[in-house]
Amino acid sequence: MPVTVSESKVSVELANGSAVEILVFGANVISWRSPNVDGHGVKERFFLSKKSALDGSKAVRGGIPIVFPFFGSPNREEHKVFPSHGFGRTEKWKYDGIVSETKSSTSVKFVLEPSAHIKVKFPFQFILQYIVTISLHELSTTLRVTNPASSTSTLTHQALLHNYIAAHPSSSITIAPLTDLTYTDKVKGGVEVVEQRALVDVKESTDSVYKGAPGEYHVRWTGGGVDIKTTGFPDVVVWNPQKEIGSKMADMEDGGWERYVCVEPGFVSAWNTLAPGETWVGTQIFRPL
Ligand code: TA6
Repeated sequence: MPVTVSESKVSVELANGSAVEILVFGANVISWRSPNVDGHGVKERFFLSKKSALDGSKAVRGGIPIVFPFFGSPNREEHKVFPSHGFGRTEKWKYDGIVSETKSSTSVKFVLEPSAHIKVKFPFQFILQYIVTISLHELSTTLRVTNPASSTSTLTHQALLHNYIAAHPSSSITIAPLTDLTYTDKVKGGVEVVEQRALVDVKESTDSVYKGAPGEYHVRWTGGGVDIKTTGFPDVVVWNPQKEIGSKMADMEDGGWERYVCVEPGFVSAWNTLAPGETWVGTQIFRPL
């Protein structure tokens, strides 16, 4: 089905009204619309703050920001020149064309290699490939991190897909299964906690990094839900700032925290090291109810 390419965005639409929009800046999937499983009512599945910059001036507040080569604040020496969450989400990627196209599914690819200004700050070779596949009732995104064979050093990195899932009201949102997992509670100063809840909620400001995550998540809210299946991501982050933090974020639309939850598959509680020629792959598949 038609793939529309402009300087700043790539759009794909399928016959059933499913559609995806990907900014070349950050290869961010800023919009995915799909019908309900009953085939009716095409709905926007991702949150995008109305106050978010989309001109490449700063990270997008919504969609799926790509976090690479590290998550959170930089603590390795080679990362200290970068802002939190690294540069994957704030670099201009290259649209690399259609990978596959049928009546029911289309895959497009984006690539990021070190630009001149990245090379100055980050003296490591890498090739990132990001494949976005839209089908009639699912969306998948795959991130491949390669340390090129020509590289003379290992590449040590983290990676995370920072999904802003449209869900409302936030008081009704639940995420499962996370029971018995250990998580770092960043709202409470980074204490380690064992999750006791069968259904995790975000009624209070939540910023939790779960380790050894199951790779399959059921996100539910009043009148809706989405299942996320992942491979390659050993951890998952659950984040909603709620009003106390969200209202202080310059690019957060008024009340935005009421309309999303971030459920973020990641490789973030440890470091992955790639020898020259090695590749790491992380994939997520979204299936709305
Ligand atoms: O993934 C959760 C988190 O690490 C939170 O701590 C919060 O900082 C969020 O990411 C958004 O980060 P940003 O740099 O986009 O404001």
